Amino acid sequence: MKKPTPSRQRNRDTADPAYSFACDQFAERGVDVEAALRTLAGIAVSLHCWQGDDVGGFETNRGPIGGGLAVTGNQPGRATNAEELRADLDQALALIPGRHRVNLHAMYGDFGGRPVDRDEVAPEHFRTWIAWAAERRLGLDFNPTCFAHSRAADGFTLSHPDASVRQFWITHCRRSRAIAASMGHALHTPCINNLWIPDGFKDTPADRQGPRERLVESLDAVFQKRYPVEHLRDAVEPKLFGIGAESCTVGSAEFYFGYALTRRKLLCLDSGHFHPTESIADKISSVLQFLPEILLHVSRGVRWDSDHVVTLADELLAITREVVANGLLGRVHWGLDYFDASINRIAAWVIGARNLLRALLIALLEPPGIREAEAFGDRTARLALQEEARFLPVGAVWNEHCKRLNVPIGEAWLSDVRRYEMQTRVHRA
Ligand code: RNT
Ligand code: ZN
Repeated sequence: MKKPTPSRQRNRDTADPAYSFACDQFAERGVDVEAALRTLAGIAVSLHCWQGDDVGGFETNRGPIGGGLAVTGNQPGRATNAEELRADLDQALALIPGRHRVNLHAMYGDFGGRPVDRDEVAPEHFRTWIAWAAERRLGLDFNPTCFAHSRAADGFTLSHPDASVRQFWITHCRRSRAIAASMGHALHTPCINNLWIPDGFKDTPADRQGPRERLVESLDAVFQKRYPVEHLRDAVEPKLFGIGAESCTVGSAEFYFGYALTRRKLLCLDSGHFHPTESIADKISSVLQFLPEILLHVSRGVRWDSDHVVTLADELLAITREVVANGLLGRVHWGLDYFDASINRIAAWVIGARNLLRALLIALLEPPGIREAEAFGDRTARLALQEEARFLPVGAVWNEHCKRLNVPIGEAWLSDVRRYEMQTRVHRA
């Protein structure tokens, strides 16, 4: 009888020589590449639907985006309805190794061309999304949409001085949680419902306290109803400033950290929501001393919260490294958050998602000698090994990962995007 080949050996045999060489290089430094690839294959990234249509949504009375958000660029090919957006997501997901999630906003319901106001959204408007996700075994995440609406036109929602405006947004956020819980229930994976509001002041407010008191009260009303944690997890997202809200943002970092801590919510850290010299990488091990889980909005600010496509730069490497090196993968949820209409929108998803996964892989392949050097108080070796590690042959490992998970290797994915662009061009503006 033939002896079964151990899986590790079998993988090594079928691998290309560059991968075998890489495995040896990493093994010499105490890194198990196969274990890293297994971990990487299990990490889900939540793809933000709003990159596909410039944060537009499918409401009949689509208003200007507002809320201090800005999308620049005018590439043709924007998805104009749910079918187009799902087809675009399918195309992007086919080029990203692994099984991932899709992050929806309330304004992306399948409203069938009928006017459905924000205080009327319900699970039925997301039935087609849930069926689509179930068929592909994707998880869904969700967000109430508290901008691009006449009732948010003056820049305030849950902290608005007018109680009837607050009530409108409370209802919307409650309904969003019900939708999110229905998604988590149907798809057997908790849906993260992330609450971000634009509320803030362009000029120096006379009263910073009142709006914050009102926001606490509104949030408590929003979160009153309990849902099973297997269906729904609530997250809150702070921000430093937005366009038109430069002087004071009601939902600041301190505000939401306190809120998340006292109400046991997830805190959402967005890379673009702090002072430009601050990095969310350094905040992860701080906030996770006190909170069980966090959500990350991986983005890239250029000089300000500009929401550029995520590149494989130091900031991203620092974020993934912090999570992996501290064994925090089980407590961190990964989401992307940027919007760029100056390049192909599908390519924007693919570039950002592949970069996030590549950064995670680099973190998973970190030689343990770096940490050991620090433990021995050898700062010289720590720096030397950190810098040498940058040039270890991670590219061959990434290619092997793409090959095993059946997605194009290297820039080959770009021709798939181009082909898709040509096919859809005739139907789209
Ligand atoms: C805005 C926040 C928020 C939005 C999305 C569209 O500054 O980052 O997460 O980008 O909800
Ligand atoms: Zn965000």
